[in-house]
Amino acid sequence: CTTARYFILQPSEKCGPLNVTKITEHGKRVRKNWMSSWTVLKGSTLLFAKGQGGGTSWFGGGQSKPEFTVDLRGGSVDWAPKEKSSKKHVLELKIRQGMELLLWSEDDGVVNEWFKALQDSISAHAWE
Ligand code: I3S
Repeated sequence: CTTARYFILQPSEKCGPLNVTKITEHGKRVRKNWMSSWTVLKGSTLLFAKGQGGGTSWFGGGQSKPEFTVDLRGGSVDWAPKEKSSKKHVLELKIRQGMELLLWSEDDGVVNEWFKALQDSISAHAWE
């Protein structure tokens, strides 16, 4: 993890590469734009840092910061239904403010680990 400038990581927390796309924003469907991201889970915060290469828009463009952060409190995570993606082992993350993301890795073990970590975070912070 090379995230020290953002967070002090606890052993139970997680970071690693993951592909991510928004599919819904403010309750409205948006076009997929899969991006590889260095992804960090810390407490109830999930941070996506833009992957290397590119330099194109990040979550809609116009943002000067190469990171995007979501608050998992009150959210939910599950396997994405087939109609949401042709890929296998895709997670669907629903967060407040009507945003939905898909998370995916070629390595199903990686996706399983993220599923567990995200579920743990969501249930640990359910009453905040
Ligand atoms: O659900 P969709 O619209 O079929 O998602 C695919 C598209 O976003 C496609 O991009 P273009 O429509 O710009 O060609 C992506 O390349 C695919 O990866 C998307 O589908 P999957 O099933 O891979 O999430």
